[in-house]
Amino acid sequence: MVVVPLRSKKSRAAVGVPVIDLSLERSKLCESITKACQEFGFFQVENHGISSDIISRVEMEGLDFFSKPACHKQRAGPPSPFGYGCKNIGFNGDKGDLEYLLMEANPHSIAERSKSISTDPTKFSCAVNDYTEAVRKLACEILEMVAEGLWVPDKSIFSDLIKDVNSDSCFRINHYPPSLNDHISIDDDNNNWINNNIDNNPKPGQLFDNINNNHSTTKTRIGFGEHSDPQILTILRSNNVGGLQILSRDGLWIPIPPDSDKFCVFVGDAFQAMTNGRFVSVRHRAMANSVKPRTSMMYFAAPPLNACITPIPQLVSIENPCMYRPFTWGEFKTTAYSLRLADHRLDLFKKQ
Ligand code: GA4
Repeated sequence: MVVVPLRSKKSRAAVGVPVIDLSLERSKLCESITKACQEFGFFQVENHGISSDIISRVEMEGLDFFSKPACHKQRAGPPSPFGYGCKNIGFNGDKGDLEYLLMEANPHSIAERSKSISTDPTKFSCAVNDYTEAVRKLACEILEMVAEGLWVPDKSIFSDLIKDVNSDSCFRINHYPPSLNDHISIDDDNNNWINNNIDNNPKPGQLFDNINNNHSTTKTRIGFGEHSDPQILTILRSNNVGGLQILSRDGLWIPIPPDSDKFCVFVGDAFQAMTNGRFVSVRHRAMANSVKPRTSMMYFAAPPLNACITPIPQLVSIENPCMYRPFTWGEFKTTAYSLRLADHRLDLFKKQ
């Protein structure tokens, strides 16, 4: 595991956020991945083995779609929750400074969805299928190494949920248009601006300093507000434009240096429940503070809707009793969609 050194003024690299080289020896990987899940709920991977062709084909399809006129894009929307969305996130009033495509990550749904997205649906669906298949394999390898790192006898206890033909995994492409208003005044636009002079953990609608938790007069627009992902694991890849930040355990926002050759891996709420709180889902957000457009692609690895989410027995003891009542993934997902983006939805499942 390589730990990124103290951030330089230029890159403001994330202090101590793990970057894991997947070409290293497996036993070391199991240990460092498990440690990263425990300490950060987040890490980046390099030398992941996914071909640049698979990545660039889907990236090009996304760019091609987002460059189309609004009337073309709207044929794939509004999101229900799947489809094309612009600024609206979920169904309860959350807004972001982005447009996106959200789809179920199985070949049949991708083929159907492609018809309303692309004038060449076969090309689009092949690109998305190849990509989601490759990142699903990566997610499974990571989950198997985590099982090994936790000394769980059944190495595929987590990955089997993702491999299941009925897995509810989904795929998202986000497009953050350039934000040219870094020095806009509050009066110019009071929508989605945040101010870090007031609060290190602002909510959309407040003003914010775009460096990191410091007092400053520079303001930044939120691209996608603070949240944790509900699923088991998220695999994110972005272009070389910054914006992603994760919330550290001590409450500071850490900017993650963009690197299109790496993948970011996030622990989700369902993984937190399955590890009985040993791993904590990482809160993160995307800032739209660049003059360049940012694109990111996420694979959200989820179990089937009827899968029961319970802690693995090895992580339950008298000292560490079950933190959450058992629930199905479907029940959890319904709860997530009934709440706001930033809500701590897993708290509703805590045992008294
Ligand atoms: C966050 C992670 C994924 O992007 C997502 C999001 C979903 C959506 O955009 O439709 C949610 C959000 C996400 C969590 C709470 C609910 C559901 C919007 C929202 C307000 C696709 C997901 O699975 O949960």
